[in-house]
Amino acid sequence: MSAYHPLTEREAVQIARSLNSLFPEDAKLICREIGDGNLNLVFHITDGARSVILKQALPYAKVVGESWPLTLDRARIESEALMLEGRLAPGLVPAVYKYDGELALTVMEDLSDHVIMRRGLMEGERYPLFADHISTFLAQTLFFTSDLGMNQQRKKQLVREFINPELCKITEDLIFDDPYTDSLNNNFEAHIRDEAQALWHDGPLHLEVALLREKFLTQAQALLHGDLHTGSIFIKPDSTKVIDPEFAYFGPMGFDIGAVIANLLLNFAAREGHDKEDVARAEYRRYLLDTVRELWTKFEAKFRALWESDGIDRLASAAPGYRDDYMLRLLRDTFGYAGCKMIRRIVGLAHVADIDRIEDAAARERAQRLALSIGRSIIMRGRSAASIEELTGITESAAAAFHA
Ligand code: SR1
Ligand code: MG
Repeated sequence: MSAYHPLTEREAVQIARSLNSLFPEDAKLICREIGDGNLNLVFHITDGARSVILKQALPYAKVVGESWPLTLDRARIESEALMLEGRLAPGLVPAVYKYDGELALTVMEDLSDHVIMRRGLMEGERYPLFADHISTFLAQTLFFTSDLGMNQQRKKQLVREFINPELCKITEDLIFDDPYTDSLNNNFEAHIRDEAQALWHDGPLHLEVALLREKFLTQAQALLHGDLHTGSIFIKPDSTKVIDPEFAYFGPMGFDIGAVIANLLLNFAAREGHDKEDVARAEYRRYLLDTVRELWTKFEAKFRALWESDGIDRLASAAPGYRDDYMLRLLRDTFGYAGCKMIRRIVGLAHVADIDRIEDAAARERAQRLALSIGRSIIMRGRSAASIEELTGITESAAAAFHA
């Protein structure tokens, strides 16, 4: 019989106490369950001087309830992805101390000296090193798990280890289907019903989303984080840590890059409610768009440099024009996936606090409409995009149209 059961705080303390040499034997441990995500229990345990995180998967989606069962295998996927990412991008993920498969439990480094990036952005903080850090994370993890940068036979084995059908199904439904039909999963405010209905009947948009969905379903390009939004990033001015890769699987690289950009753009839209002064809003928006530009530019430079130094595929390295074609396809996928990830956070099941926490209903509605407008436009541009400046330009034009 399985030993699995959701832990109590008392049991979490007992487990922390049993971890070799983490806490002194007589330490007085204090435990709090701090999970505020959609799926898991997260225990923070400290003796005042040292601390640790115990993360336990629940057998259902916490955001919905026990009626939505969910595999515990995602805890294995998350701990294995964290360890692999830690080797490929040292210092950019929390250290994993232990994984217990029976309890679906990962014991890891506490990052309480960081803040969740979404919260930092909502408060108007700036992170000048973020674009550099996250572009390193993306370039290293995506290149070295792709057929360009790792042994192609080993990669096929890794694809098998990271088969993640249940978590992928959540993405396939919540991002690539529900927003485009009158689904019971959808969740939007009455004042934007017109926008939701327009999405359900937007044939040209459906074609683009169907193509992106097909790629998500079929292209095992690299090991993705799979849910790389700003709630999956802990940050402080000199440090960035990516957490929560339970949605990891082999998919199209642009999905991860697009996820980060989408969440910066959702915050861009949310400035409607967070900045009362036009000047402050414009300045913060400029910071966000500079970050998007720097992120892509640095990612591209780092990815190309890795290809030059560590590329293992002869023809991919030698064929004239192949690298440029590959990078252009990544850019285009990034546009499309960023747009899909924006739209789902406005009309789909799971939202973002950046926008939902805007108290003024009129400002919240403006932010929602702006996010949908940017999301749709960048999806529609995706297949013909040629530079990241087009994405920032579309975003600026959409915002300007709102205040014209
Ligand atoms: C049912 S889970 C809803 C969302 O939360 C996760 O963070 C993923 O983004 C997922 O789509
Ligand atoms: Mg998560």
